[in-house]
Amino acid sequence: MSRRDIGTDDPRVRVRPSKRGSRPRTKQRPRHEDAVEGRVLAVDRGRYSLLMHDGAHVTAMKARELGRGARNAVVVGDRVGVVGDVSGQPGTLARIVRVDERTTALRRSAEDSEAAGVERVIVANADKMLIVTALADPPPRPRMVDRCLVAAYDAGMQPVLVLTKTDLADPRPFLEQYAALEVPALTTAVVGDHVEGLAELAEEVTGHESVLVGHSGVGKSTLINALVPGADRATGDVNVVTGRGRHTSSNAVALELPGGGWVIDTPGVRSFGLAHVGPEDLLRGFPDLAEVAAQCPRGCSHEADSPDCELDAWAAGGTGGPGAAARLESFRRLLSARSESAWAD
Ligand SMILES: Nc1nc2c(ncn2[C@@H]2O[C@H](COP(=O)(O)OP(=O)(O)OP(=O)(O)O)[C@@H](O)[C@H]2O)c(=O)[nH]1
Ligand SMILES: [Mg+2]
Ligand SMILES: [Zn+2]
Repeated sequence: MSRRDIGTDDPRVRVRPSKRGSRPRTKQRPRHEDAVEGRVLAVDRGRYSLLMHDGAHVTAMKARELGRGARNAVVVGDRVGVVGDVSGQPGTLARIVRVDERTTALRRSAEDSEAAGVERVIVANADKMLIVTALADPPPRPRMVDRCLVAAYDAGMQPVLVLTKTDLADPRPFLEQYAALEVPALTTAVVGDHVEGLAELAEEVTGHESVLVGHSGVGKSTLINALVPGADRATGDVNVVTGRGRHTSSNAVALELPGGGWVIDTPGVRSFGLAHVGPEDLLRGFPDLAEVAAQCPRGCSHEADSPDCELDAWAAGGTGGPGAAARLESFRRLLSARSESAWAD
Protein backbone atom coordinates (compact mmCIF):
# COMPACT_ATOMS: atom_id res chain seq x y z
CA MET A 1 0.00 0.00 0.00
CA SER A 2 1.24 3.45 -0.83
CA ARG A 3 1.94 5.98 1.86
CA ARG A 4 -0.28 8.68 0.40
CA ASP A 5 -2.68 10.40 2.75
CA ILE A 6 -5.98 8.68 2.21
CA GLY A 7 -7.97 11.01 4.44
CA THR A 8 -10.17 10.28 7.39
CA ASP A 9 -13.28 9.50 5.34
CA ASP A 10 -11.62 6.39 4.05
CA PRO A 11 -12.98 3.35 5.93
CA ARG A 12 -9.49 1.93 6.11
CA VAL A 13 -8.45 4.75 8.39
CA ARG A 14 -9.19 4.19 12.03
CA VAL A 15 -9.58 7.51 13.71
CA ARG A 16 -8.01 7.34 17.13
CA PRO A 17 -11.07 7.15 19.39
CA SER A 18 -9.23 8.78 22.28
CA LYS A 19 -5.80 9.08 23.67
CA ARG A 20 -6.68 6.45 26.23
CA GLY A 21 -8.14 4.03 23.76
CA SER A 22 -5.04 4.08 21.64
CA ARG A 23 -2.68 3.28 24.42
CA PRO A 24 -2.43 -0.47 24.44
CA ARG A 25 -0.22 -1.48 21.62
CA THR A 26 0.01 -4.84 20.01
CA LYS A 27 2.37 -5.66 17.27
CA GLN A 28 1.19 -9.03 16.16
CA ARG A 29 3.34 -10.45 13.42
CA PRO A 30 1.82 -13.67 12.20
CA ARG A 31 5.08 -14.77 10.65
CA HIS A 32 6.57 -14.91 14.14
CA GLU A 33 4.16 -17.47 15.49
CA ASP A 34 7.15 -19.35 16.79
CA ALA A 35 8.14 -16.46 19.07
CA VAL A 36 8.53 -17.40 22.73
CA GLU A 37 7.30 -15.27 25.60
CA GLY A 38 9.64 -13.25 27.76
CA ARG A 39 9.59 -10.38 30.21
CA VAL A 40 11.92 -7.39 30.04
CA LEU A 41 13.89 -7.09 33.27
CA ALA A 42 16.36 -4.40 32.25
CA VAL A 43 17.46 -2.33 29.27
CA ASP A 44 21.02 -1.20 28.77
CA ARG A 45 22.25 0.51 25.61
CA GLY A 46 20.09 -1.40 23.20
CA ARG A 47 20.48 -4.73 24.97
CA TYR A 48 17.45 -6.19 26.68
CA SER A 49 17.72 -8.61 29.61
CA LEU A 50 14.81 -10.98 29.45
CA LEU A 51 13.38 -13.65 31.68
CA MET A 52 11.86 -16.29 29.45
CA HIS A 53 8.80 -18.36 30.14
CA ASP A 54 10.95 -21.39 30.97
CA GLY A 55 13.09 -19.45 33.45
CA ALA A 56 16.05 -18.86 31.13
CA HIS A 57 17.77 -15.48 31.22
CA VAL A 58 18.33 -14.23 27.70
CA THR A 59 19.94 -11.16 26.20
CA ALA A 60 18.15 -9.77 23.16
CA MET A 61 18.11 -6.89 20.75
CA LYS A 62 15.06 -5.29 19.24
CA ALA A 63 14.11 -6.30 15.72
CA ARG A 64 14.39 -3.43 13.28
CA GLU A 65 10.78 -3.94 12.22
CA LEU A 66 9.58 -2.72 15.64
CA GLY A 67 10.75 0.77 14.77
CA ARG A 68 12.87 3.36 16.49
CA GLY A 69 12.25 6.36 18.69
CA ALA A 70 10.39 6.96 21.95
CA ARG A 71 7.07 5.79 20.56
CA ASN A 72 8.41 2.34 19.79
CA ALA A 73 10.46 1.84 22.90
CA VAL A 74 10.56 -1.54 24.59
CA VAL A 75 10.75 -0.92 28.33
CA VAL A 76 11.16 -2.70 31.64
CA GLY A 77 8.05 -4.71 32.44
CA ASP A 78 7.11 -5.28 28.81
CA ARG A 79 6.02 -8.75 27.77
CA VAL A 80 7.63 -9.60 24.48
CA GLY A 81 7.83 -12.28 21.84
CA VAL A 82 11.35 -13.44 21.08
CA VAL A 83 12.91 -15.42 18.24
CA GLY A 84 16.39 -16.69 17.50
CA ASP A 85 18.74 -18.17 20.06
CA VAL A 86 16.81 -18.26 23.32
CA SER A 87 19.12 -20.74 25.03
CA GLY A 88 20.55 -18.03 27.24
CA GLN A 89 24.05 -19.36 26.62
CA PRO A 90 26.82 -16.77 27.02
CA GLY A 91 27.44 -14.81 23.86
CA THR A 92 24.04 -15.49 22.32
CA LEU A 93 21.69 -12.73 21.23
CA ALA A 94 17.97 -13.27 20.64
CA ARG A 95 15.61 -10.91 18.85
CA ILE A 96 12.46 -9.20 20.19
CA VAL A 97 9.86 -9.26 17.44
CA ARG A 98 6.68 -8.42 19.32
CA VAL A 99 5.55 -6.27 22.24
CA ASP A 100 2.36 -7.42 23.93
CA GLU A 101 -0.44 -5.08 24.84
CA ARG A 102 0.37 -3.21 28.04
CA THR A 103 -1.99 -3.18 31.00
CA THR A 104 -0.46 0.08 32.26
CA ALA A 105 2.20 2.46 31.03
CA LEU A 106 4.03 4.89 33.26
CA ARG A 107 4.83 7.94 31.17
CA ARG A 108 6.65 11.14 31.53
CA SER A 109 7.08 13.83 28.95
CA ALA A 110 10.36 15.50 28.25
CA GLU A 111 10.47 19.18 29.13
CA ASP A 112 13.90 20.19 28.02
CA SER A 113 14.78 21.75 24.69
CA GLU A 114 14.52 19.58 21.60
CA ALA A 115 12.72 16.62 23.10
CA ALA A 116 10.11 18.84 24.81
CA GLY A 117 6.63 17.36 24.71
CA VAL A 118 7.81 13.92 23.62
CA GLU A 119 6.15 11.47 25.90
CA ARG A 120 8.08 8.43 26.87
CA VAL A 121 7.00 5.22 28.53
CA ILE A 122 9.40 4.32 31.30
CA VAL A 123 7.81 1.23 32.83
CA ALA A 124 5.13 -1.11 31.50
CA ASN A 125 2.56 -3.33 33.21
CA ALA A 126 3.13 -2.24 36.81
CA ASP A 127 -0.07 -2.08 38.86
CA LYS A 128 1.29 -0.15 41.84
CA MET A 129 3.46 2.91 42.14
CA LEU A 130 5.41 3.24 45.34
CA ILE A 131 6.13 6.93 45.74
CA VAL A 132 9.22 6.85 47.90
CA THR A 133 9.91 10.02 49.87
CA ALA A 134 12.52 10.54 52.56
CA LEU A 135 11.39 12.54 55.57
CA ALA A 136 14.86 14.06 55.70
CA ASP A 137 18.13 13.87 53.85
CA PRO A 138 16.94 14.67 51.17
CA PRO A 139 13.98 16.65 52.55
CA PRO A 140 10.48 15.76 51.31
CA ARG A 141 9.23 17.69 48.29
CA PRO A 142 5.44 17.59 48.28
CA ARG A 143 5.16 18.94 44.73
CA MET A 144 7.17 16.00 43.47
CA VAL A 145 4.89 13.64 45.35
CA ASP A 146 1.89 15.38 43.79
CA ARG A 147 3.36 14.97 40.34
CA CYS A 148 4.01 11.27 40.94
CA LEU A 149 0.41 10.87 42.08
CA VAL A 150 -0.81 12.47 38.87
CA ALA A 151 1.39 10.09 36.86
CA ALA A 152 0.04 7.10 38.81
CA TYR A 153 -3.60 8.04 38.30
CA ASP A 154 -2.93 8.75 34.64
CA ALA A 155 -1.23 5.38 34.20
CA GLY A 156 -4.01 3.52 36.01
CA MET A 157 -1.74 2.44 38.85
CA GLN A 158 -2.56 2.29 42.52
CA PRO A 159 -0.32 4.83 44.27
CA VAL A 160 1.21 4.04 47.67
CA LEU A 161 3.17 6.56 49.70
CA VAL A 162 6.31 5.14 51.25
CA LEU A 163 7.95 7.49 53.71
CA THR A 164 11.51 6.48 54.47
CA LYS A 165 14.01 7.59 57.11
CA THR A 166 11.47 7.94 59.89
CA ASP A 167 14.52 7.56 62.14
CA LEU A 168 15.36 11.13 61.10
CA ALA A 169 11.97 12.90 61.26
CA ASP A 170 8.32 12.51 62.25
CA PRO A 171 6.10 11.44 59.33
CA ARG A 172 2.85 12.88 60.72
CA PRO A 173 2.98 16.47 59.42
CA PHE A 174 3.69 15.16 55.93
CA LEU A 175 0.97 12.52 56.07
CA GLU A 176 -1.63 15.12 57.07
CA GLN A 177 -1.23 16.84 53.71
CA TYR A 178 -2.26 13.62 51.97
CA ALA A 179 -5.03 12.44 54.26
CA ALA A 180 -7.87 13.55 51.97
CA LEU A 181 -6.47 11.60 49.04
CA GLU A 182 -6.92 8.32 50.88
CA VAL A 183 -3.69 6.98 49.42
CA PRO A 184 -2.27 4.09 51.43
CA ALA A 185 0.86 5.16 53.29
CA LEU A 186 3.67 3.17 54.85
CA THR A 187 6.72 4.24 56.81
CA THR A 188 10.16 2.65 56.95
CA ALA A 189 13.42 3.25 58.75
CA VAL A 190 16.78 1.58 58.51
CA VAL A 191 17.98 0.80 62.03
CA GLY A 192 21.27 -1.05 62.08
CA ASP A 193 20.92 -3.89 59.60
CA HIS A 194 17.17 -4.06 60.01
CA VAL A 195 14.42 -2.18 58.15
CA GLU A 196 11.50 -1.20 60.34
CA GLY A 197 8.19 -1.41 58.49
CA LEU A 198 9.51 -4.02 56.07
CA ALA A 199 6.81 -6.60 56.86
CA GLU A 200 4.04 -4.13 55.96
CA LEU A 201 5.85 -3.11 52.80
CA ALA A 202 6.37 -6.74 51.78
CA GLU A 203 2.68 -7.37 52.29
CA GLU A 204 1.79 -4.37 50.12
CA VAL A 205 3.93 -5.50 47.19
CA THR A 206 3.69 -9.29 47.29
CA GLY A 207 1.68 -10.57 44.36
CA HIS A 208 1.86 -7.21 42.58
CA GLU A 209 4.11 -5.49 40.11
CA SER A 210 5.26 -2.32 41.78
CA VAL A 211 7.46 0.44 40.49
CA LEU A 212 9.42 2.50 43.01
CA VAL A 213 9.81 6.15 42.06
CA GLY A 214 11.29 9.14 43.86
CA HIS A 215 14.21 11.50 44.05
CA SER A 216 17.76 10.24 44.21
CA GLY A 217 18.84 9.26 47.71
CA VAL A 218 15.41 8.62 49.23
CA GLY A 219 16.19 4.92 49.72
CA LYS A 220 14.54 3.07 46.84
CA SER A 221 17.39 0.63 46.29
CA THR A 222 17.78 0.15 50.03
CA LEU A 223 14.15 -1.04 50.18
CA ILE A 224 14.58 -3.26 47.12
CA ASN A 225 17.59 -4.92 48.74
CA ALA A 226 15.56 -5.57 51.88
CA LEU A 227 12.62 -6.97 49.92
CA VAL A 228 14.63 -9.13 47.52
CA PRO A 229 17.45 -11.07 49.17
CA GLY A 230 20.41 -11.12 46.83
CA ALA A 231 19.19 -8.17 44.75
CA ASP A 232 22.44 -6.42 45.52
CA ARG A 233 21.43 -3.04 44.15
CA ALA A 234 24.04 -0.40 44.80
CA THR A 235 23.05 2.25 47.32
CA GLY A 236 24.68 5.62 47.71
CA ASP A 237 25.28 8.41 50.14
CA VAL A 238 23.42 11.65 50.08
CA ASN A 239 25.74 14.55 49.40
CA VAL A 240 26.25 16.52 52.59
CA VAL A 241 26.57 19.81 50.72
CA THR A 242 23.63 19.64 48.31
CA GLY A 243 21.42 17.32 50.38
CA ARG A 244 20.75 15.37 47.19
CA GLY A 245 21.41 11.79 46.29
CA ARG A 246 24.16 10.93 43.86
CA HIS A 247 22.05 9.12 41.30
CA THR A 248 23.46 5.79 42.31
CA SER A 249 21.03 3.73 40.24
CA SER A 250 21.29 4.51 36.57
CA ASN A 251 18.75 2.18 35.02
CA ALA A 252 15.42 0.58 35.84
CA VAL A 253 15.53 -3.07 36.85
CA ALA A 254 12.74 -5.53 37.64
CA LEU A 255 13.34 -8.01 40.46
CA GLU A 256 11.21 -10.94 41.49
CA LEU A 257 9.91 -11.04 45.05
CA PRO A 258 10.43 -14.20 47.08
CA GLY A 259 6.70 -14.40 47.87
CA GLY A 260 5.61 -13.70 44.27
CA GLY A 261 5.30 -10.52 42.27
CA TRP A 262 7.84 -7.99 41.10
CA VAL A 263 9.42 -4.75 42.19
CA ILE A 264 11.01 -2.32 39.78
CA ASP A 265 13.84 -0.12 41.00
CA THR A 266 14.24 3.10 39.03
CA PRO A 267 16.89 5.79 38.96
CA GLY A 268 16.12 8.88 41.00
CA VAL A 269 14.12 11.38 38.98
CA ARG A 270 14.62 15.11 39.07
CA SER A 271 11.54 15.89 37.07
CA PHE A 272 8.34 14.31 35.96
CA GLY A 273 6.97 15.96 32.86
CA LEU A 274 3.20 15.68 32.77
CA ALA A 275 2.32 17.76 29.73
CA HIS A 276 0.47 14.77 28.29
CA VAL A 277 -2.01 14.48 31.20
CA GLY A 278 -5.41 16.17 30.83
CA PRO A 279 -8.01 16.90 33.57
CA GLU A 280 -10.02 13.84 32.53
CA ASP A 281 -6.96 11.60 32.85
CA LEU A 282 -6.48 12.77 36.42
CA LEU A 283 -10.16 12.31 37.25
CA ARG A 284 -9.67 8.58 36.75
CA GLY A 285 -7.98 8.56 40.14
CA PHE A 286 -10.99 10.28 41.73
CA PRO A 287 -14.10 8.23 40.91
CA ASP A 288 -16.25 10.18 43.39
CA LEU A 289 -15.34 13.48 41.76
CA ALA A 290 -15.53 12.07 38.25
CA GLU A 291 -19.20 11.23 38.76
CA VAL A 292 -19.96 14.84 39.69
CA ALA A 293 -17.69 16.32 37.03
CA ALA A 294 -19.63 14.43 34.37
CA GLN A 295 -22.34 17.09 34.85
CA CYS A 296 -19.92 19.99 34.25
CA PRO A 297 -20.25 22.32 31.28
CA ARG A 298 -18.53 21.00 28.18
CA GLY A 299 -14.80 21.55 28.24
CA CYS A 300 -14.72 22.40 31.95
CA SER A 301 -11.15 22.12 33.20
CA HIS A 302 -12.40 21.75 36.81
CA GLU A 303 -9.91 24.30 38.07
CA ALA A 304 -10.62 26.69 40.92
CA ASP A 305 -11.58 29.51 38.54
CA SER A 306 -13.62 27.36 36.12
CA PRO A 307 -17.08 28.92 35.72
CA ASP A 308 -19.97 26.68 36.81
CA CYS A 309 -17.76 23.75 37.68
CA GLU A 310 -20.13 21.29 39.36
CA LEU A 311 -17.40 20.27 41.77
CA ASP A 312 -17.73 23.62 43.55
CA ALA A 313 -21.43 23.12 44.20
CA TRP A 314 -20.78 19.56 45.31
CA ALA A 315 -18.10 20.56 47.81
CA ALA A 316 -19.84 23.71 49.10
CA GLY A 317 -23.44 22.52 49.13
CA GLY A 318 -22.90 19.57 51.40
CA THR A 319 -23.90 16.95 48.82
CA GLY A 320 -20.37 15.62 48.83
CA GLY A 321 -20.36 15.01 52.58
CA PRO A 322 -17.97 16.31 55.22
CA GLY A 323 -14.70 15.40 53.47
CA ALA A 324 -15.68 16.84 50.09
CA ALA A 325 -14.03 20.24 50.34
CA ALA A 326 -10.69 18.75 51.35
CA ARG A 327 -10.90 16.22 48.59
CA LEU A 328 -11.67 18.84 45.96
CA GLU A 329 -8.79 20.92 47.24
CA SER A 330 -6.43 17.95 46.91
CA PHE A 331 -7.68 17.18 43.43
CA ARG A 332 -7.09 20.77 42.35
CA ARG A 333 -3.67 20.79 43.92
CA LEU A 334 -2.73 17.83 41.74
CA LEU A 335 -4.37 19.46 38.74
CA SER A 336 -2.15 22.49 39.13
CA ALA A 337 0.96 20.41 39.89
CA ARG A 338 0.49 18.98 36.42
CA SER A 339 1.13 22.18 34.54
CA GLU A 340 3.76 23.62 36.82
CA SER A 341 7.37 23.47 35.77
CA ALA A 342 8.80 20.07 36.54
CA TRP A 343 11.90 21.81 37.76
CA ALA A 344 10.10 23.60 40.57
CA ASP A 345 11.64 21.19 43.06
N1 LIG B 1 18.97 7.26 58.11
C1 LIG B 1 18.48 6.52 57.11
N2 LIG B 1 19.19 6.39 55.97
C2 LIG B 1 18.66 5.64 54.97
C3 LIG B 1 17.40 5.00 55.11
N3 LIG B 1 17.12 4.35 53.94
C4 LIG B 1 18.18 4.57 53.13
N4 LIG B 1 19.11 5.34 53.73
C5 LIG B 1 20.39 5.80 53.16
O1 LIG B 1 20.11 6.75 52.12
C6 LIG B 1 21.12 6.67 51.11
C7 LIG B 1 20.51 6.55 49.74
O2 LIG B 1 19.83 5.30 49.62
P1 LIG B 1 19.58 4.58 48.20
O3 LIG B 1 18.82 3.33 48.52
O4 LIG B 1 20.83 4.47 47.43
O5 LIG B 1 18.64 5.66 47.50
P2 LIG B 1 17.97 5.57 46.03
O6 LIG B 1 16.60 6.13 46.20
O7 LIG B 1 18.08 4.20 45.49
O8 LIG B 1 18.85 6.61 45.21
P3 LIG B 1 19.14 6.66 43.60
O9 LIG B 1 19.54 5.29 43.17
O10 LIG B 1 20.26 7.64 43.48
O11 LIG B 1 17.89 7.14 42.97
C8 LIG B 1 22.01 5.47 51.50
O12 LIG B 1 23.17 5.96 52.15
C9 LIG B 1 21.15 4.70 52.46
O13 LIG B 1 21.90 3.95 53.38
C10 LIG B 1 16.67 5.16 56.35
O14 LIG B 1 15.57 4.65 56.56
N5 LIG B 1 17.27 5.93 57.31
MG1 LIG C 1 18.91 3.53 43.71
ZN1 LIG D 1 -15.80 21.04 36.27
